[in-house]
Amino acid sequence: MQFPQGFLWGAATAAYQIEGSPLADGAGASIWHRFSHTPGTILNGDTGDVACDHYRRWQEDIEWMKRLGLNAYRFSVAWGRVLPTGRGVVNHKGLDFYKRLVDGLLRAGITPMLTLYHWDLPAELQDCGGWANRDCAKWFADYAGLMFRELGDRVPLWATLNEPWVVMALGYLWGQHAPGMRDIGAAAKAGHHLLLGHGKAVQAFRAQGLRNAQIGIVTNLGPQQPASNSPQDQMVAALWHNFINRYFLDPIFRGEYPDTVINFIGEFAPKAAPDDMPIIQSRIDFLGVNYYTRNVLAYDASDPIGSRTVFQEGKLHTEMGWEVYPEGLYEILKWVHEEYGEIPLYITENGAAFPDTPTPQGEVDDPLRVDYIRAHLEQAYRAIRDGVPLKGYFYWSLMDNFEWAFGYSKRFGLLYVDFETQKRTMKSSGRWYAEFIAGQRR
Ligand code: IFM
Repeated sequence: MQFPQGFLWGAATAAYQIEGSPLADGAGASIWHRFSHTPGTILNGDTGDVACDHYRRWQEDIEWMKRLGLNAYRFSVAWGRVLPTGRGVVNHKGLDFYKRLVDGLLRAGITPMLTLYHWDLPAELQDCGGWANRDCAKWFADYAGLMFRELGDRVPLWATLNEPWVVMALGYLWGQHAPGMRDIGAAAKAGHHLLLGHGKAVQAFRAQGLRNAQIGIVTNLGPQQPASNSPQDQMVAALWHNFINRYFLDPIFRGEYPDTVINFIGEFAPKAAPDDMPIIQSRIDFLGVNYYTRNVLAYDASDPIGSRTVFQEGKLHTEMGWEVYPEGLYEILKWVHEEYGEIPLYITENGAAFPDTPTPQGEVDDPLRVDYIRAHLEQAYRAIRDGVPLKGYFYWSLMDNFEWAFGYSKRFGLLYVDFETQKRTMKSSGRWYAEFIAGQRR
């Protein structure tokens, strides 16, 4: 497998999952800080208070990226570090942290991809309704504009939002994520305002006239397949496909929500103001695809949504309970390409949690993750050969970290993190990935 010249080989992280020190140097609390400190929300009562202590160990972490041979790194900015209340007064100490990080990456020859929103909304904005409030789109665009002015000269790749579907569904509809709401009306509004915030941020980006920078959005996508040929199974699979894969992309690329989902949610359907869709449709330069697994779906009258996920017996599953299904990466990349045209794509996340345990000698051997990465890279390569304009691959994640509602119980990293001592150890998957990347440079 020889990937194209200039292909980005990266790993990804997100602020709340790795940084720790959530209130340091004048930062404002985020909804995840608040949520994780609410008893009963996170497995084992874990919080992001320390996480990987990356806020203080970022230089060491860049050294690890160099050892891995990465030429790209995707990370996110904690909005509340820069604007403690989400808007208004800038906290320069917080901003300087990201400036130092970006400069350090550039010095190391690592291209930064900066995600503006990876779920850690400033808590004060949640007190005003969070994403369910239409004004949140403007607050987000103002924050984005500040970041473009401050870092636009040195960050070449910008992503507005990470996985808006997850924000809407897990944050506002099912409540496993911050802000922990279970309200379909609020969820539909939040989804729409996320899209509007994205579009307004893209407009702010264009207004800045940055010559060497590109902007896109990161979405979680995956095949939603029927368990059988029965019309009912096909119907529920199509509904899930439209909900997960099209709900955010159709508005961005076509200016409309998918009909089937809108009909399904009926009275709760988002109400777009006349000018919203043209803003949401603002041209983007790339699309980020986060791929982990597929869903196989069957009709189930006893379920409120009328469907259930069918467990794939005999297939390997990760610690998250997700089936390992590498072909799905090819299928979804092909689908995006066929559906939405020549937009450059990045795999902005792909990875697996397995139960990694260090040997008495301190080594971490994770052959399942090596197989996982290899198999997914084969599918990525196949997609490129079949004409998909894929420009880079970011493994999730650089290091073990705070896996949201699962706390520290799920390890996705290329680097093993001992959360007691903060010692990092390269897993055998990290060594494998480093060799693979080195092989691409020959
Ligand atoms: O850890 C998350 C990440 O924050 C967003 N995408 C999925 C990952 C694994 O669950």
